[in-house]
Amino acid sequence: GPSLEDPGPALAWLQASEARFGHFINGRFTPPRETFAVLNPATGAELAQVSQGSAADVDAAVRAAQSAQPKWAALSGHERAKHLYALTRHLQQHARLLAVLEVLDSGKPVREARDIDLPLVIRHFCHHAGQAEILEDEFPGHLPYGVCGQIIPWNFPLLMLAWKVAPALAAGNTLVLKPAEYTPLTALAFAEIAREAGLPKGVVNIVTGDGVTGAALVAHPGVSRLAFTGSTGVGRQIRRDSAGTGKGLSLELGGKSPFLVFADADLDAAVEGVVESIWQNQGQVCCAGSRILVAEAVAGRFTSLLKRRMARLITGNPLDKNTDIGAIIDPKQRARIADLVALGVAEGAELFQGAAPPGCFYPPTLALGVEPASTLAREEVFGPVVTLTAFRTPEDAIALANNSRYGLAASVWSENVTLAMDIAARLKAGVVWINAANLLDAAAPFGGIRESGFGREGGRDGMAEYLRLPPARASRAEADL
Ligand code: TXE
Repeated sequence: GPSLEDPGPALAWLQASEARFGHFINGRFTPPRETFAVLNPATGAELAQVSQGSAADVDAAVRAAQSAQPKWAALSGHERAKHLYALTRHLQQHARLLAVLEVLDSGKPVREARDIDLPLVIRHFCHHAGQAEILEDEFPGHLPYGVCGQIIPWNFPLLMLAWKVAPALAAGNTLVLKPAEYTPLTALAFAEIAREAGLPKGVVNIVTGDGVTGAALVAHPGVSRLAFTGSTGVGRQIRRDSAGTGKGLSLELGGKSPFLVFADADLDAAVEGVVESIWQNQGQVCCAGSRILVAEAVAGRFTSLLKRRMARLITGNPLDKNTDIGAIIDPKQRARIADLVALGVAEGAELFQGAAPPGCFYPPTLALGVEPASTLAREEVFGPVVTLTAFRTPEDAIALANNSRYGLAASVWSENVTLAMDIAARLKAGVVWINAANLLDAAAPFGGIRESGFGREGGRDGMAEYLRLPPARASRAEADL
């Protein structure tokens, strides 16, 4: 029978939480006013009523962050590190509850939330505690921006929060974060945990709401640096809206990442790589390898191995520890996936699909015979859908791989490391994995080129994003203008 994770403690938190569910501003929760429903995508059941942030709420949060910032920045890196280590420990203590809450809110399989999302979240805070400790040596004379405005998506709610919050705090900034309207619950739980860990009030502020709330945060003159992860369309809008304001900006947007399998690759390992690459989190992953490019010589064998593996994937209840593919975030998003696949079929694609239960689920899908110019080969589906195209030569492979307006990630599979390194250097992507896929680490910078955005998160490069150049160099740069 199914081995279900117990949702009890997470549901009890939803009942008892002091959040219930206002914004977290200046260390306390505001009383909820205008609210919207947050649903469990796997069941459609309402989980909570959460506040729709107004411009006045955003203003209150930015002011709280502004008044907390000088004191936070005046702490030594070592003292900020102590706070980040405390946060790390408290997150660790609540890891189980956070993982299950994330599953209820986002529909991702509990195995992933428990074994991927939460460990990466905790590692990210721990890593950035270390970054705060070495800050003065690594970036002598650099200054924080001040108040950061951070807007995140629904696919990795807590992990995207960690990617934004940890480096901002390590560098001496304070912040206002707006989680996605589909998945605000772990951000509110995080706020409670930050308070429990003794983080000074006003350093982290959370305002919930939709794109209107996000736009108010982007427009606020008290924000000095913006960071956004989400759709390319909204990223473009934010870049336009903030142009000429002098606000710092980084954007992490969509992708259509290639997954290249060369003739000498370990095909069994590459098949597992595909599973991790496109079937993690229902394919709702910005760096998902959604285009398999495979050497003609092994294409037949690889395709049949992949089909056999697909038949064993289990789509269904996200709380079941055996589930590989959980629920799609929302019925609208599911319809968008189905529409793009239908378009693909109309354009000549041949489908191979696994099984999925009724409801907001979509089966793992392999699309064969997809022309490089067709919609399915070009558009980000953001679902468990992968195309497969054969190539003749490494030159063909590179040309096909780079034939995209995106440039987030790529994955190269070959037993010949010299070939793989040579190919990797010629791929237009911010991140290239060799004989691996979707591997993330707090110490490794992540981010895109082309329409996938700009700026890096993680490692030293990610820290640099949250710091201004020392004043002397900044004034020289101004003189050059
Ligand atoms: O994203 P949005 P959506 C892609 C993916 C997906 C598509 C649509 O292709 O199918 O986007 O998803 C906030 N000013 N990705 O519509 O709208 C919004 O409230 C300021 C890729 O859900 O971009 C949320 O917090 N903020 C992606 C955040 O932006 C605004 C992950 C992201 O939502 C705003 C998610 C505005 N005008 C979707 N409008 C990735 N790169 O991983 C919305 N928001």
